[in-house]
Amino acid sequence: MKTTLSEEQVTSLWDVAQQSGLSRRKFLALLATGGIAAVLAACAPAPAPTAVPTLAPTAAPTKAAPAAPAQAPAVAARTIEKPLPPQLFIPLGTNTEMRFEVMANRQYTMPNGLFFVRSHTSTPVIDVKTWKLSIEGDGVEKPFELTYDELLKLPSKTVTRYVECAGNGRSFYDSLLKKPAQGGQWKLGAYGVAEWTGVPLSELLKRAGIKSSAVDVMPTGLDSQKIERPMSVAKAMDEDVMLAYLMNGDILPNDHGFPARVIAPGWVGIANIKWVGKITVSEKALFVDKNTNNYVLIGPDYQPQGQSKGPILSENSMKSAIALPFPATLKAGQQKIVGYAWSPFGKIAKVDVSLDGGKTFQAATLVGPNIERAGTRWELTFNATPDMTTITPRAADEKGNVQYEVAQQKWNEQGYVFGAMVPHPVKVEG
Ligand SMILES: Nc1nc2c(c(=O)[nH]1)N[C@H]1C(S)=C(S)[C@@H](COP(=O)(O)O)O[C@H]1N2
Ligand SMILES: [Mo]
Repeated sequence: MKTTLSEEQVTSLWDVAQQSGLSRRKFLALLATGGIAAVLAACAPAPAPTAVPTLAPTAAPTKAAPAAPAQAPAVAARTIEKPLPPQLFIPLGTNTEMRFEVMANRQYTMPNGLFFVRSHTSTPVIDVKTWKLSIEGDGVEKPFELTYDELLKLPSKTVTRYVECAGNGRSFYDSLLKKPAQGGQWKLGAYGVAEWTGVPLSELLKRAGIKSSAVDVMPTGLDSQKIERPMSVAKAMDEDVMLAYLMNGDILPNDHGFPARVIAPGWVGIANIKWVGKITVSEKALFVDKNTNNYVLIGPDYQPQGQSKGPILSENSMKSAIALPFPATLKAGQQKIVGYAWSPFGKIAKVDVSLDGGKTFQAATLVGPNIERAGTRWELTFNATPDMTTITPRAADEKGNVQYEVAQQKWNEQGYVFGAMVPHPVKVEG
């Protein structure tokens, strides 16, 4: 018995199939022969079914239909709303990594449609008419609530900054250091630069009458797990830390935290809480899952600290990447490559590139904007020869930090803040 799908359901199913790398032709063939079940079976295994199913079981229009045949499973794989064509993204559970090569011929910032997504569960649907932000806790004199319209009326600012997952580069603990770390095996695409517009967190905290005795500020998300993580008052009062409601000039997309998210430049991605509903200001240091069990450094080089299993992460590591497929195939002869370099500590001072596995380096040219806590693009023109097997960029920032050899990379169980040079594998064809 065939189930009839509405056009919307087919589109939704196609999104899931696309996310799993299915071609349109294969998708249509599977749908025609085996229906929803066949399409889902061909897709990557779905993560925990916490998501709201976007594909409700179809009410079969025929009277003869038996009660609830093989029910269409909840489409838990569809936790991200935006389309994720496989030529632009590498899916990773409830997350997705930008393929760095898509930035090769683009401008500085990552368009919203290309920006990586890291969500612990699924993108919540928030009704902006009833959404309120509450600022509360013993660290403020005048707790208050704010509607979306009220937020938009407050003094705003616009900054260009990156967001990067603490686990970006985690796969290299395995592939380069031969010591795999737990968590999503990101290459380098869990990094994105955007122009953010919003209200400085300091503005909101001052309106709430933040006390001089306050020590921690904790935004809480409205997603199903209510993801939250505190930051110090010092960080919260930093001039570029904000509650953002525009991303690259557009209304913040649902996947990136609509209606409002924190932007905490330089700090690990988890500090940039999405879908914020509450900000707690506390006179005591706050300890929650995301600064005791996760987003802390656990390993032989680290000691537990108080309630935390290891040092609590704040700044991410400096990195560089090439806008080429991983691995890449190049034609022999003159080639121009483009890359990015970024540091949480300041502007990029220099990028050098090795074509011989780290024996010698040559200077790349920095091009376009070079913005602190955002990064810069760089270019290198060189002669590609068949003996080349890797291209290795090495970034240095204005504070004197330089990317190091992978042998110097300290290991931690959850594979955070990988910052060593990454030899990008290439094959040069004659
Ligand atoms: N509420 C909420 N905020 C969140 C997360 C989340 O799962 N829920 N993920 C965090 C992590 S780990 C990262 S790396 C960034 C990713 O932001 P993006 O999805 O906009 O790229 O959001 C952070 N903010
Ligand atoms: Mo993250």
